[in-house]
Amino acid sequence: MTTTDPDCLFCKIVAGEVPAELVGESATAIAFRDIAPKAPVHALVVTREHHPDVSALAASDPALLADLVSLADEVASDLSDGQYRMIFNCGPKAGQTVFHVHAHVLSGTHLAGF
Ligand code: D5M
Repeated sequence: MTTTDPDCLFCKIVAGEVPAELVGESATAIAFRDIAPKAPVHALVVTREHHPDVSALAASDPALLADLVSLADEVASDLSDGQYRMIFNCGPKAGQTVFHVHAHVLSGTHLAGF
């Protein structure tokens, strides 16, 4: 899928139509601060293309998923010490509320194990 979804919040952030605090970008992905941070560093890393979730992205374009992870790594190094937790919520029952693939990158503190 190479389209954007005009009703998608993260497509609008990618297009610059909705403001966000950008913390990194690559040719294929952008990173911005989560509006409701759950850690001292909490960034969202999203593909520029619209893909509904990580499962769909992994199936359709695994190289793009690798690009997304690479940008997450870069952001965690730029904003913190390079150690981070990455979370992909996949599906509403897992807590996904925005249906455009995004990695939560949490860092900047000692995160409790689970
Ligand atoms: O994560 C969706 C995340 O998106 C959630 O942590 C809030 C965040 N969010 C929602 N709107 C914005 C804007 N406008 N800027 C930055 N962050 C935002 P999910 O895994 O789908 O629950």
